[in-house]
Amino acid sequence: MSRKKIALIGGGQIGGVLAQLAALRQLGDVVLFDIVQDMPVGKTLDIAEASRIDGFDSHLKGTSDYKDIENADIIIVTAGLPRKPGMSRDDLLTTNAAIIKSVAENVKQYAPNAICIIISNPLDAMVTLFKKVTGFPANRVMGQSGVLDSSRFSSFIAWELGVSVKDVNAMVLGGHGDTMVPLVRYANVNGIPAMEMIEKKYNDATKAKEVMTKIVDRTKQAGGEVVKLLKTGSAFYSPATAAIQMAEAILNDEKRLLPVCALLNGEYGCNGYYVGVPAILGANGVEGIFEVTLNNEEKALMDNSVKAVTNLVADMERLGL
Ligand code: TXD
Repeated sequence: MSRKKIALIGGGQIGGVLAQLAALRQLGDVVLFDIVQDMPVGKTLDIAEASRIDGFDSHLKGTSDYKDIENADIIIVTAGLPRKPGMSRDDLLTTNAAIIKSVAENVKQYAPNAICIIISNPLDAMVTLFKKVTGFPANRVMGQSGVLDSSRFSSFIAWELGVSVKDVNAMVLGGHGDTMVPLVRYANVNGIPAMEMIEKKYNDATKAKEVMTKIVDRTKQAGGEVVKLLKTGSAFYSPATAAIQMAEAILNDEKRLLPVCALLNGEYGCNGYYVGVPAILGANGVEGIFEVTLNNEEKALMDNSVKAVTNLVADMERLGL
């Protein structure tokens, strides 16, 4: 039985880490595509030259020829530019929409049966566009944002409590932006509510609320925090790691319950838009969506986030993209 084929469209900061992680975890053979000539060839050659050290037999191929992605099982898309100083969201929307359109047309032609994970920003709009252009079924088109946002949320809680990140489960739903919804009430440390542990740490409920508010705010701004520090681009190690966890769940049919930007069909009161929700990931891609019970405050936050997504998609349509 031949190895699975993973095609990475976009060989930039995230694409390079995706290629290395996919090889290291031996998820399959890797094709790294970029419109920049030679760069993807150089990156895959560099990764492959460490194969003896890490002992992986995955084949890696860099290319600028879409024919090389033929019949890929998994497509992960990072093609598109990160925001530069002075670029408005509309500018980014226009620039990346044109890129995603061309990527989607080529994926439709060369990898019509692939399961696709979109990373490019503005994420919720780019997934929507990719789905529209390819016409692929909803289970085979999804976006990566919630796994990253939830990992940030969980890590910040673990660091505050001084516990292992391995024991913290905290999920973020909604759009990939300022309106994302960290589910504080469900955040826990091996089943113990995180809020209870923070209250016990400070022996003060009010202080605990302030601490958690700071964690929620940091989670929402985490992308911007890294951009500010890097000055030349956005986060790339953590988004790549998040997308690889999703790819692994699909390739190994793990039935993971993960926060996934998935197409809603009435769930959370939303129909026809891509929003971050708890979803089951397995061999068929998005195999189910779980509608978690939200209290009035959480529902209002989720409604607000869904609104932000619908506005973004409306912007994209208004721009004729
Ligand atoms: O978690 C998330 N979803 C986000 C996504 C987290 C961080 C970054 N987020 C977005 O991912 C970011 O705002 C960008 O839109 C994408 C990719 O970020 P990256 O840091 O990898 O950007 P780079 O390094 O600029 O790489 C983009 C590559 C670059 O090599 C271009 O040459 C290539 O995309 N590119 C193309 N590839 C294929 N086809 C076309 N048309 C094309 N145009 C540019």
